[in-house]
Amino acid sequence: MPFDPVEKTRAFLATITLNSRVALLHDDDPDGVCSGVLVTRLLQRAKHLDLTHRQTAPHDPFSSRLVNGLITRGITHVIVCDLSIDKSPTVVKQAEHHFHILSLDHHQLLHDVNSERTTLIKPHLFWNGKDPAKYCTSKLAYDIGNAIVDLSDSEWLAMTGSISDIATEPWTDWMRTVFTKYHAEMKVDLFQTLFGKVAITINDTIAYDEKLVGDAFDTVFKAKTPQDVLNSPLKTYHDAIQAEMDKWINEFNKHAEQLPDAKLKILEIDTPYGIRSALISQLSFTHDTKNTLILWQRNGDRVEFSSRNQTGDVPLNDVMREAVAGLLETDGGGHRKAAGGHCNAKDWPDVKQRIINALTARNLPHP
Ligand SMILES: [Mn+2]
Repeated sequence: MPFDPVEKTRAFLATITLNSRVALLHDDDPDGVCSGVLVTRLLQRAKHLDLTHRQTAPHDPFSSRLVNGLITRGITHVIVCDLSIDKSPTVVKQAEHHFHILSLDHHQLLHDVNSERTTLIKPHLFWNGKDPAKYCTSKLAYDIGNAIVDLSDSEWLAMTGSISDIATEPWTDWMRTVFTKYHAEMKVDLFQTLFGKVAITINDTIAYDEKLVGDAFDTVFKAKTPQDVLNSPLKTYHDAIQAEMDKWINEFNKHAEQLPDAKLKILEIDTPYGIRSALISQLSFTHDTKNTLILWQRNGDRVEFSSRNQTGDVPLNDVMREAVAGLLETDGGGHRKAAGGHCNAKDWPDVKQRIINALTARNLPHP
């Protein structure tokens, strides 16, 4: 029988009674928040039940500490949104001993951990689209949930998650429908649209302080429209983060170290907010689309660095991986146009020089 995500979800919901205690674990980004809100609404409308517990678990959804916490709370069912639970089938087997599990996710499929007690739903298992990553968790939650109950008042959450995860390409017809439905203006930069602004507001709130993810969730949950999120108290965090971003964009344009032989610009930043990735993306998309850009940041005795080159001419993932090769306690890699890593602060001068050498060598004229 072909994999039917709606039937699978119905079967999971059928195990829930009024005495069940349901926990939600979700990723700490806009897609994680929006998909979490959508499944919570599905639970309310299909089962007349509220969540007992909600938390983020960005790194390890079934760590023993987390599982013990859920057991202490008497949790019987766990819904996991936008997090990969299938890295370790053994860990899932242990967790499902205590709870029924429903996982909605679009990250790489590592192990099909579906069983009597675990329902794993990923586009990889049923969708014929080209790139499963482009069927984000919010859209997955919406499409499945809306087939079971009426979630049409929450469709904007699916669009917010899709824009946030840069996962709109396969859905042009659906996008047109949703933009029309909400009288929203379509723009080339989707982050400048009504739904894109909601994504940025959620993102900025979590960047301001990751402990605010609960506030972000509650605000989105209460909101009846996208405008309700934009006009909510979250706006304060959004404004603070945008001001900090503007400050560093200005700083970059004035003071970045310029290495023309390497076609590289590089700057150390010092900020209490988790903005490095958003900042360098914005710089590379709108301020310098030609060079390789690097932002680096001290964090205790560590250095963390992010790079972008939107030309696609430079395989930054290879450059970063090779720059940390052979050094202890490092990581380096990512995608061709967007990569990064971290190392011990004492190794940073070496790592930086290796990056410069690699980029310079690429620009030497070939004989
Ligand atoms: Mn996602």
